Formats: sequence, C-alpha cells, structure tokens
Amino acid sequence: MMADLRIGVVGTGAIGRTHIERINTRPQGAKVIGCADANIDFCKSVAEKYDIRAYNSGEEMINDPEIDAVICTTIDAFHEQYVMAAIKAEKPVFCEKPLAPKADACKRIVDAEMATGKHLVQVGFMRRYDAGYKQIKAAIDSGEYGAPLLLHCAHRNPSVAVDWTNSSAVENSMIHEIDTLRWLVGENYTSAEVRYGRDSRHTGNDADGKFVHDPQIMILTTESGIRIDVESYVHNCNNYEIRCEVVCEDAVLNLPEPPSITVTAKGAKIRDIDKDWSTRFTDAYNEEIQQWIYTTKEGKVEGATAWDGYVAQITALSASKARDTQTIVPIDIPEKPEFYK
Ligand code: ISE
Repeated sequence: MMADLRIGVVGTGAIGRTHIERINTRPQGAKVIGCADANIDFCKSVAEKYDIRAYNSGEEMINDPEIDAVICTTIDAFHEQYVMAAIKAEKPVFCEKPLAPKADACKRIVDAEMATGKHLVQVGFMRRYDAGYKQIKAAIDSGEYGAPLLLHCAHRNPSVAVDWTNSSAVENSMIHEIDTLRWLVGENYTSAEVRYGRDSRHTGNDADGKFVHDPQIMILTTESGIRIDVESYVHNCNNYEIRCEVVCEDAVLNLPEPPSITVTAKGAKIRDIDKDWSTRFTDAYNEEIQQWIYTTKEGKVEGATAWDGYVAQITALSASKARDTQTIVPIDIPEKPEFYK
C-alpha cells in the first residue's frame, strides 16, 4: 500500500480547519502533518489541537521535504503567492476557490504550471462532486434528453459573506455556478449580463458605505446559445437554497434537494433544510478531498484545473463589469492550451 500523502495546510481559518479534520479523522491515504498561517499564534493553537507541526510561514512549510502536497485555504488575495510557491517546489496544490481574485494572476499560475510540464493545481469547486449535480451531468451527457436549452438556477444565502460588497454576489457566490454550469454543459460562455431585482428591505451598505444591490440576477449565454439565469439573494432569512433546473429538448432535469426526513406533527409536515453551504455540501467536500488525494498520488488532476480557475475568473470579472455598467458584456475566453486538453 502506498504511504500516506503528507499534506501541509496554509491558512488555518474555518475551511482550512475543516479540511484538516476531514482528512485526519477518516482513513483515506493521507494525513495533514503541518500548517501555516499569517497569524502565527493562532496557527500554533490549531497545530496543538490537531497534533501537527506549526510552521513560521507558508513558504517554509511548502519547501519542507516532509511535505508532499499543499492545501491553500488562505484569504483569496494570498492564493497566488502560495500556489506559486507550491508550483515552484513542484508539489501538488489544492487551492480553494477562487484560484485568485484577478484573471492575470490566474494566468500567471497557468503559465507557471505549464512550464513545469506537470499537472499540479486543483481548484476547490466542490459542486462538481455533489451527487445531484453529477446525476444531472450524467443525464445531459447521455444524450437521452436532447440538448440543454435553458438553465434556471438560484443561489440563496442565509446571510452576507465576509467582506460583503456589490461584487460578492458574482465573485464570491455565483462563481460556483459559473464553474459548475460550464462543467455541466461542457461549453464556455460568450456573454454576461447582471441585473437587479427590487432591492430587499434587508439589504444595506458595505463596510465602505456603498449600497449593495440584493437580489441580483446573472444571465450567461454559452457558445451554442444556451441561456442561463442565476439568481443570487444573500438575505434569504436563515435559509440556504441551491436550485438548478435544466430545460432540455425532450425533458426537464432538476437538481435534487439533499435528503431530510419529513416530520408530521402538530398539524403540519416539516422538513429541515440546510442553513448554510458548509452542511449543504459536506458530502461534496468529502468526496472532492478524497478524490484529490487519490489522483494526487497518481500524479493527475481530475477536478477543476488551473485553466478552469482562470476561465471562471475571466467570466466572473466580465459579469462584474456587466453589473457595474448595466450592459451585456462579451466574454473572450482564450483557446485552451494542449496541456489542459
Ligand atoms: C461561500 O464563500 C461559498 O463558497 C459558498 O459555497 C457560497 O454558497 C457562498 O455564497 C459563499 O459566500
């Protein structure tokens, strides 16, 4: 049996700690043996809790010969720095979404990875591992239902994200649909538009005092003309809801809701739903990390690649431009390099 993959996690915030726990509490061919964080004292407390080593910096950890692979869960602005350090050390790296906030940073990562000649980078778009989305993809790919024509999707959050701004709806939330729907239909987007609904009385100003529109609707068009609408509503009164309906030529496909018992009591039927993404997508995260461990040991990347991360960012930034200008913005995706085909 191949030895455990020795993983180092850079960024010990909530998602970083969840990944440490999910890997170290389940037998799956890997162990997180070290962590690093800009907040060294906090990093030490996390290391102590999980009985792993605390490093003084991400780079020190990445360059340690004891570390075989890296998980990057820092704040978005630092993804490029650590992904680049892992590529330089020629170590596989799993980076939470987005690959980097700016498209040119994603391009630098793509170029650096290609220069090594090795497939090293996977981006954490976990919905590709969700059982329901996988069923929809299998149904589309089977060809049994004809071509997809329209997609109607909703991404409703119970409350605002950290650093909430007018861009968050696209760049923090709907970036998931941007990647997952492109993977589902197997096509790039050619244009984006973002419109507002009537503003909710729950919405307000961001930390800089700028008004944030909520809800927002993003409309994407794909190369073959599939039209996709995605609603983002981030004040959904404590409920987390993800919808995806695919209208095909001969059938309508719907994303299933996660299983949950129905309780019949006191004259009502009640079914609990997830309160946020961390529980809604727990199984998808588990599957994603498990598959990343397997494929990393085989020297492959099977999830979203650095190229997918780059394309997602080009699309998101075009959608943001569409929102800011209230126009339809064309999306120009460069030709996919041979390396990623
Ligand atoms: C969060 O960062 C995520 O990645 C969640 O999946 C998404 O639903 C949420 O809107 C984001 O804030």
